Amino acid sequence: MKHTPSLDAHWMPFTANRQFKQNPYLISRAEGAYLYDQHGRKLFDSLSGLWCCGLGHTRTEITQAVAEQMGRLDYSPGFQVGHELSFELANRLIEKTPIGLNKVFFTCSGSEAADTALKMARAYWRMVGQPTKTRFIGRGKGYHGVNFGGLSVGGIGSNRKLYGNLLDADHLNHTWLAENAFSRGLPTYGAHLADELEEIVALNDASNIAAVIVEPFAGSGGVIVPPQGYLKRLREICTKHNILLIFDEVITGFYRTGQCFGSQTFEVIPDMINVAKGLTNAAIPQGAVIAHEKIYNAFMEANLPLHAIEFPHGYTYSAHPVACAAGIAAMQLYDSEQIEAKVNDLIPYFENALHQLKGLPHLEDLRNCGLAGAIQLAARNGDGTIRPREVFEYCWQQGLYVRYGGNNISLAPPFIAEKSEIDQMFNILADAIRQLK
Ligand code: PXG
Repeated sequence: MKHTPSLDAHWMPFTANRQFKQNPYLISRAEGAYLYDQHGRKLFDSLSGLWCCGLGHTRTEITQAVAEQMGRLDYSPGFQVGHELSFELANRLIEKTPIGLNKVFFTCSGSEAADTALKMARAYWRMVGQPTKTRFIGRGKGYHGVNFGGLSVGGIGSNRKLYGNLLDADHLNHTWLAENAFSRGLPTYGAHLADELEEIVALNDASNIAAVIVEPFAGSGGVIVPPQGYLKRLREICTKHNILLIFDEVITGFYRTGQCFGSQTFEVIPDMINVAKGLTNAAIPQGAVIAHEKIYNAFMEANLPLHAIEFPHGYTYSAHPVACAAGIAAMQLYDSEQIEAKVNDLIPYFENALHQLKGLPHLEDLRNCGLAGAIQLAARNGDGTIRPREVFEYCWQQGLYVRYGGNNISLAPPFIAEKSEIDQMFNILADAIRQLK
């Protein structure tokens, strides 16, 4: 077997480094819905990587597109010159987006998409002559990546506390309500939580507010589901007060909720949609902000000289040709494999299987939205994070990779999963929960 390198030098992201380096969980290859660890053990990938490989791993179509692109144009400068692939990918994307959202700004990650969208929102208001509209409103338990803008509107306290002053932002309350525990799909109660936006507007005045940013369902926070009517109410209040609405669809985008975007599933059209992850099926890092044409047009019609850069923003790797090749291949696969139909077939099956766990010990909540769900576990000795970790360890031994974070296990299986694999996943999870102390 290959020699394992020293684990000392790599400071791992969002990882208990000391724990990992004592007892490493190393993945050496992946295929379809499975990961393989360094001992060759096969593990069902119940979170599609980190919510990003819905099409399954090492898809030949994507691998080939990437390899060919590497050999043809490995990199192209992206400022003041371009290459055809980014236009092709943008065109393919806007075939899938809600009407009006048809201008694509490429980033390299979801975090960069968050900060890009926030900057775009502030700049937009200046372009249309309302430069005082600068405040941002996020939501409790929200996750918009780890850069300063996204962190400021984010609502996960443990991600924020070490970093001092962030951007001044307001936060709506999250939408987890104890009385909605064990709801199947969207709870019927709770749309009124959107009315808090009226109070924030009353406090700050709409003339000072640039944008509201939310995830259609909060992924990292533990699949916190929007109550029925909640997102529509948010949209109405934003429209009434002339505030931009940004949907961070880094997790919900690309069929996780049943339709291509949560926007379509929940029938709410925001002013911008942020994507990443499923954009390339995660084979190559890439994100994007998909803006409404009114935003793009405001920049184009601002009466700047032709040679002026309308939006001074972008990354060395924005619209990287290899990422675009992966993105085009992923879009083709979503269509040719009829992923929308597959996901819609799996959603009710997954929901039933998840809620069959009800009655097991230590459960505080089971919730689901689209092909995603969470199992919320009660704390032991005041520590909410310990049981989810124990579930992870047990499942790994049984051939199942699960994601644990906070007091939750989150599930978002690949779209290509078989129903028997969903059953198997919940059987192992049930055993894992039964053996908890
Ligand atoms: N927005 C949302 C809604 C996300 O879920 C980001 C932005 C940031 O994307 P990048 O590409 O910068 O990581 C995310 C990322 C988890 C988990 O298990 C979730 C994410 C990333 C890693 C783990 O909850 N979401």
